[in-house]
Amino acid sequence: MKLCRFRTANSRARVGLVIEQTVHDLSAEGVDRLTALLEFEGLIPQLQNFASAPGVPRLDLAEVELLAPVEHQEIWAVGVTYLRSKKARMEESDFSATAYDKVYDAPRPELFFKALPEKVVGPGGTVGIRQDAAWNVPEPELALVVNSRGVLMGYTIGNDMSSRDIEGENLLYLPQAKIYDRSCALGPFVRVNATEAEARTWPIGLSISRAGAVAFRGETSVGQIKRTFTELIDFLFRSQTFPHGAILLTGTGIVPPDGFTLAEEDRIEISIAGIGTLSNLVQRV
Ligand code: DO4
Ligand code: MG
Repeated sequence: MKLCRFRTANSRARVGLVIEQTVHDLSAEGVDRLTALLEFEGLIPQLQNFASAPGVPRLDLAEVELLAPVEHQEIWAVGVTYLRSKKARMEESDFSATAYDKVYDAPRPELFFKALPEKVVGPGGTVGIRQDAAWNVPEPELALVVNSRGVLMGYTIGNDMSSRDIEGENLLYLPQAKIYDRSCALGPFVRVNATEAEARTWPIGLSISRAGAVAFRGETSVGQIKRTFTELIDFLFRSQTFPHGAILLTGTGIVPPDGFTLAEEDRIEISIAGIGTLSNLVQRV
């Protein structure tokens, strides 16, 4: 079962329940905000009721514009949760290598702020690479959708766009490597009825095409994430409240080879079995 934010021509943003190729428009049932829906205690039975309610308009998925599945949630990210990410970062950095090594094994994970909701790029939108960075990569990540009580309500796909040369020069430059215009994409759906055990079986695929040819392709699995989702959410919510909930990217396990950098007009496609495919074009910002 999946949720989306969408609009049709000249309409406001609405919330939909996606079943196969059909979007059930939940505004007919008085549901206008994803945030409110994610606070429901019995979300799945409620969605089942909506799916069979006669008054709910059904739209063809191909005919709606999908929006990023975020309203007022802050977007945070975890780093160095996959062995692949730790190794790549130790190699790219001269003097911060031990920091990555230590955080991979430490009880406390690396958590960092990634984006404000209004800055997030949705499905089909354009993600950015910095003017002052020469080595840019996408980071395809499972994103946890968490409500205000810290309950994991669903999963979406996140792209934690990163400038590797800036991060590699000095770890204190991490916010500049990670936070800039169009540096975070989310979507296309929020998958709601999957346990952590099920999500851990999902492969994650990344494909980057340039001028019609594949420039890079890679794959990993959610199961390679070192820490549990409960542990990650627990650390995020320590001494911090999220009145609208939060979205937490869980780290990357796919790193293109060192000679690879993104170029304008590249197409990035991130697929996570169980959710869908997030597709974005690249532009310098
Ligand atoms: O330590 C820096 C960021 C790590 C990261 O974004 C990742 O592992 O995905
Ligand atoms: Mg990342």
